[in-house]
Formats: sequence, structure tokens, C-alpha cells
Amino acid sequence: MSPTLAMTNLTRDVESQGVASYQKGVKHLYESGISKVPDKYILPLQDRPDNVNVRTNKSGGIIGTGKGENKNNNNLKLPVIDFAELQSPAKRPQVLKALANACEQYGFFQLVNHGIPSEVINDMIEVSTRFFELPFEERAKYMSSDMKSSVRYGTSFNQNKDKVFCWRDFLKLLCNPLSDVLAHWPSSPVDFRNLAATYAKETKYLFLMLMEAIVDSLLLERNVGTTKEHDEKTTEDQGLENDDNHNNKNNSNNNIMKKFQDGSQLMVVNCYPPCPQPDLTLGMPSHSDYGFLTLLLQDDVQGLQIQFQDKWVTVDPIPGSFVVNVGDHLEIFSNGRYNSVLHRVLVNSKRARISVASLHSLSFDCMVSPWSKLVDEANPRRYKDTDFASFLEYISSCEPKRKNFLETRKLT
Ligand SMILES: O=C(O)CCC(=O)C(=O)O
Repeated sequence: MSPTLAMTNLTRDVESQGVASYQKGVKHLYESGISKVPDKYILPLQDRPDNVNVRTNKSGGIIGTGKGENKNNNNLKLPVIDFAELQSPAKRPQVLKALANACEQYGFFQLVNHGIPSEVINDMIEVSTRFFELPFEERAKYMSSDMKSSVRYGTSFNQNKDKVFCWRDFLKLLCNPLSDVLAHWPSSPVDFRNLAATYAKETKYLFLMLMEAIVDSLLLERNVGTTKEHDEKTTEDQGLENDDNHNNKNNSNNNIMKKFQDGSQLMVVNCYPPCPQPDLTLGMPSHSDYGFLTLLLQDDVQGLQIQFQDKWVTVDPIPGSFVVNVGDHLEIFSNGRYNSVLHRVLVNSKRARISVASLHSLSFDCMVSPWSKLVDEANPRRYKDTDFASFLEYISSCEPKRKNFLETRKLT
């Protein structure tokens, strides 16, 4: 049989095995040697990465088209925040302004000089790569359709609902409380738990430091401690601030920080194998993240695109840095001042890509509301309260392109 005919038969075999074959994920598909993307992964024209340049709004609705204006060579240098400078009393005020500006204008920034040892970062990428190199049967031990499971291996976005699959396999690890969940994390590779737990603790600490800065940045231009709204706290505010001393900014902020310390952390390890037809599919469809902040670690292969000024732009990775983005909960907490921005992931035909997203929020049973200090007559409340349970219910029931949970929480 000619090699071309053998390839065609292979693609046909994969198509005819259908659902069972796709459920095994894209690493499995890639390793089976396919030369074409099966139909299951082919996006409608307007959702493809490059061919037709369609601009969408936050709900995925089309707001315009234009040939050539949305090409992938539109790279973006995100604002860079230097974490070491943020810790310096002399430089902090200026860096807080830059942070506020990044969260308002881009919803994203790159974090450099973050203090996490490069060994911890390299080990996380390396052990994640080794996890995805394990035989399928070993990875499959962690497959689960239970969204609340402390470990969940899977493929696509929501493999039980997605009509079109995306080109991604993932391992999701719940990280809180670490002492309870660790025993459920993969036992192979043997050093996985240890290295991933160290990484989880380091990113949690970094998240807390960043949230302290974000809380300060939100109060920058406000007359803290004297505004009327402090004394008119609504019942909804109790979820986040029930112990606040209204006259004491530090106490108030400390109470919020305590909620973050006790909050949730979910690590998502993403594996995007090379894809024979990257123009037809995506590694991840357009989505926003649910939490307060996501700290994204990526290897040196680019792929992340964000929506900026109504266009998709590719983020240039800075080696060893984190890409940090505002999630839906922070947009709600900031009463719309900071933006949770849509992003997606491109794949390529040459190199596999690994990323590790660490998503942080309050504990899963806690309500998130607009912060009372940011709500007044001039800035009325713009969002309904929400919690993690409603988010889970929402994503379990819809398809990726309509997955903009935040839109359902808006009051105006
Ligand atoms: O892999 C990436 O660059 C982004 C991953 C992401 O958006 C996610 O895990 O939610």
C-alpha cells in the first residue's frame, strides 16, 4: 500500500471509531500518525484562527469582519510588571498605577522578577511534559466527568458537551487544602506530586502578594475610609467583608486577604500536541477565566492570543515570566473597573506546547460581590453576586463559544 493510501485509511479509521477515539485525546490522535484533522475538530469558518477575520464581542457575537486585519502575526507586548519593584516602598506607588492601567486596558500583564526560583518553574514544565508522555492507560486512570474531582484528566474543553473538540489534553489539579488532595494527584511520574505541590505553594504565595497590590491599586484614587458607602454595606457584601472595621482600612483589607488565603486554587496543566492542520482548529476556544487572577506559565512555544481592541493578538512569551490575567470574579469585585478579557490558544504543526494555568479565587462556597468601597451613587453596582457552584453549573451545560459566564452576571 502506498504511504498516501495508508494515511487516508488511518484518518478514515479514526473517523469511523468516532467518539471512543476522540475521548482518548489529541496526544493519542497525534501519536496514531494522522495527517489530517478529523471532522470532529474542524471549527466553523468564523471561529477558525486565521482564515476569515471575524471580530466577536464578549458573548461570541460577530461585530465585524475584515480580510487581513486579524492575522496571527499581530503580536502584542503586554505591559510588564516588575514584582521586585512592587515590593520596594519607593517604587510601589508607581508600579501600582502601572498595574491598575494593565488591568483596566488589557486585563493581562507579564510578571517578571517574581521571586519563584527558576528550578521550581523548570521542574513544573518538565514533570508535566513527562506526565503527558506516560502511556495512555496510565493517564487515563485520572479521567473523570466529575467537575469537582480533585484530579481530572481529559481532553477538549468539555468533552461531554463540545460539538467541535479543541486540540488540547489537560490535567486539572485541585490544590486546596493541599494536605487533603495531594494523595489523589498522579503517583506517576514518581516525583510529580512533590514538584507540583512545591509549584502550587509558590504560586499561591505569589497570588496573595499580587492580590494585596491589586486591592491597593483599586483604592488608589478613592478617598478611603471616609466615603459614605462604607456605612451602607449591603447584605451581599457580607460574603467578602463580614468582619470589616469600617474605619480602619488595614483591618478591612486584612480581612479580605484572609479570605484569599483560605481561597481556592486550581491548576490546569495543558498539553497541545502538534496539529497537522492548525488553521482549522484551536487549542482552546475563546473564553474568560472564572477566578480573581490566573497565573499562566508557558514554555517557549507561543500560542496564547488575547482579544485587544477587537482583534486577536498573540502574546510573546518572556522566558521565566508569568502571564497574569484578570478573571471574572475580579471584574465583579472591582465593579467592572478591571477587565476579564477573552483569550484562546492557537496550535501549530511543528512543536508541542505545555502551559500551566493556576486559577485563584475565594473558597468555592463564598459569594463574590462588587466591593462596597467601589460602589456609590456615581458608580452603581454593575454585577449580581456569584459563586463557584453557579459557574460549574453554567459550564457543565453549555458549549465553549457561549461560555461567557460573566455576561450572565451583569446588571447593566
Ligand atoms: O495555554 C494557554 O496559553 C492558556 C490556557 C488557558 O487559557 C486556560 O487554561 O484557561
